Amino acid sequence: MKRETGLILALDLSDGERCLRVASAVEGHIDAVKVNYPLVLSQGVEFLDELPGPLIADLKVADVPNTNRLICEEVDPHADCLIAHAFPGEDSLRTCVEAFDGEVYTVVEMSHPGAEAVFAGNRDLLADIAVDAGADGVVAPATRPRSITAVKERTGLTVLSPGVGAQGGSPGAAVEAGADFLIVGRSIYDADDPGGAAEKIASGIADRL
Ligand code: OMP
Repeated sequence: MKRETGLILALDLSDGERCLRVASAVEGHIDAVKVNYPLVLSQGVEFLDELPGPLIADLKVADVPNTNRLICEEVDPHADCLIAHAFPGEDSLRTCVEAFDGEVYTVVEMSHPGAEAVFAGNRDLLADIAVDAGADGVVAPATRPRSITAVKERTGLTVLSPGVGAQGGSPGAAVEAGADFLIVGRSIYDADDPGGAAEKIASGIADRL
């Protein structure tokens, strides 16, 4: 994924027409579109071919190696990047890296409040799994900028950071902490003017670099 604006649009919507409208409105202000289960389950995986790329399939793949491989083979023709979990272990994540013919990003700490009790004590372990399995990058929370810095320093990998805006994180703090890309959903697609909202966030990122 090439970094131009440092902004990734998260399309957590199940309405395909609305997704296409939002994706078109933010053109030029984003580096990638990320889709999740609501869209894939409502529209089918072939719908991803209609969206502008690069496309990140955020399926949070988290199963035994054989099942991970089958999931990767299904989504591979329709996506450029994949998000998988590190917690099932190095063999499971490595299977994604081998089976998916694109970049694989892995979650080492989630952004919501309940994640802290689960992930904080395991962050280094999950970061090491990301490196050992050959992941291209990691996902770390904008809601806890110090975690971004810790993960960046430990892995040296590209950091994608969700949790700004609707979840309370600050874009500037996340970028200053070391995030390479911000993942933003509701603050863009729920805005009256999604294009204007994306432009504002992208220029805020540029100002901090
Ligand atoms: P908003 O909170 O609406 O900006 O959306 C955030 C997006 O990032 C959603 O698509 C979430 O699924 C995703 N996300 C998180 O919010 N927290 C995480 O820890 C990890 C992700 C993710 O992997 O993308």
